[in-house]
Amino acid sequence: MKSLPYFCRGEVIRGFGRGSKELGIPTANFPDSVVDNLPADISTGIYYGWACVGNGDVYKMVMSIGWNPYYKNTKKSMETHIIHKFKEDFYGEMLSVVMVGYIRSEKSYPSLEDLIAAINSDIEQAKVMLDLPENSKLKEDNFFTSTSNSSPVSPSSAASTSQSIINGH
Ligand code: ADP
Ligand code: RBF
Ligand code: MG
Repeated sequence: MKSLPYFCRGEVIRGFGRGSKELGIPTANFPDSVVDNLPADISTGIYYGWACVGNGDVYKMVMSIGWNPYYKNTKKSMETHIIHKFKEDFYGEMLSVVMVGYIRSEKSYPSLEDLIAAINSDIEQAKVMLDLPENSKLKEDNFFTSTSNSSPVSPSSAASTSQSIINGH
């Protein structure tokens, strides 16, 4: 995937509320503007990378892009689980992420327990991959510290040029 690493940001919106309640794994959902803006070579599936909420610290993350086949969603979603315990929810805040690498495609599982086990294995893989020097350096990228990280990166805004520069295409 030539578009990796892929940088993007957007406001955290509400989903079905299943991540925390059913899976014990909360995922911060991006709005359609971010999902629709993905380059064509970024396929659906599970990714690892770095994430930061507002101007906060940068943490490891795993992201799911697609239709959640276990739940048969009709709408494509882009959901980030940040590998950190937050004290509070952060709906409405700006979430900045860099997708660094691809783990696997989305699957339907025979049970909820199997889905949870698969996600936990993704988390463990992400932790290891992100410690590799070529991946850990992206944590320090200016994208996470620039003063502009309170505004969304979307094609309809003046930020589209800067997004192209950020992603190098
Ligand atoms: P929704 O379906 O609305 O996305 P979830 O059950 O997936 O609901 O929970 C996601 C919300 O939980 C996020 O929007 C965020 O406000 C909060 N949250 C708390 N901790 C985390 C975390 N470590 N990673 C992602 N979201 C988190
Ligand atoms: N949903 C699926 O239906 N199949 C999957 O293989 C799958 N893998 C996921 C991997 C990760 C790392 C994360 C964070 C989520 C994954 N999901 C998957 C999405 C999950 O079903 C979704 O986050 C919840 O339904 C809450 O929206
Ligand atoms: Mg969610």
